Amino acid sequence: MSEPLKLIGSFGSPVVHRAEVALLLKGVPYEFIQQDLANKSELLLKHNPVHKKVPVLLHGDRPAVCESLVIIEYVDEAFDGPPLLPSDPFARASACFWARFVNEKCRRSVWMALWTDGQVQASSAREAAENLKLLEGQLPEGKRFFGGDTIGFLDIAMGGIAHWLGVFEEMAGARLLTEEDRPLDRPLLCKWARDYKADDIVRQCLPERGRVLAELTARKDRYVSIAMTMAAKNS
Ligand SMILES: N[C@@H](CCC(=O)N[C@@H](CS)C(=O)NCC(=O)O)C(=O)O
Repeated sequence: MSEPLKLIGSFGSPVVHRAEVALLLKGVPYEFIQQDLANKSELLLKHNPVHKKVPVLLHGDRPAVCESLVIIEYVDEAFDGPPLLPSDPFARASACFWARFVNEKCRRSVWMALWTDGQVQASSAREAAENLKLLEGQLPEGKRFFGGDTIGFLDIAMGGIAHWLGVFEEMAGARLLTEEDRPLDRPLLCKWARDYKADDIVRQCLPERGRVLAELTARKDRYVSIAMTMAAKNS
């Protein structure tokens, strides 16, 4: 009998979504343990004492696997099913590079463009647009996904751009990726986002937009405060 898999996560989190998509694509059953991030459980603190964040994957009696991108890599290697990362070493390194780019440089610029104002907002919006353009350039020509004909590691890493960015744009009253909004529009990236969200497996764990909007709107002040602190540190 296979060992139990448990995913500690929370509703509406783009990084938890990454772990769920990876597990669903591999076809491995798992138990979802809902975490209240305002009142973190002993289970979360025990298994992710370093960051105290979700997602956390528990596989049998092994120590926990933390960090969404690491979880995708682990799931890919630990289970049979369609590969998530390319087997070719260069293509694999490239997918890892761009996934880190999404997590770090791109995420930061988008965050600052959404939640700051004035000069910082304007320069961050330009940087975010550049970063989204760079990502768009990684789509293989004639293919629907960064992974080619099927969803792969980079597509999963970019799930937040596909589903959550539009929600954040609505909350912030900013436009970073929307198709109508020239010259920042990215038609290929927008098409990719539509295809990603329409995928049967992805849809199984894509949180309902209205509920995401409601839950994240309640945290808007916190987002603004984090972005302002980041801006102050950089000035
Ligand atoms: N780099 C981490 C980010 C994890 C993360 O930020 N998780 C959020 C949920 S979206 C969290 O647990 N936040 C709780 C907190 O910040 O206290 C990953 O990719 O897994």
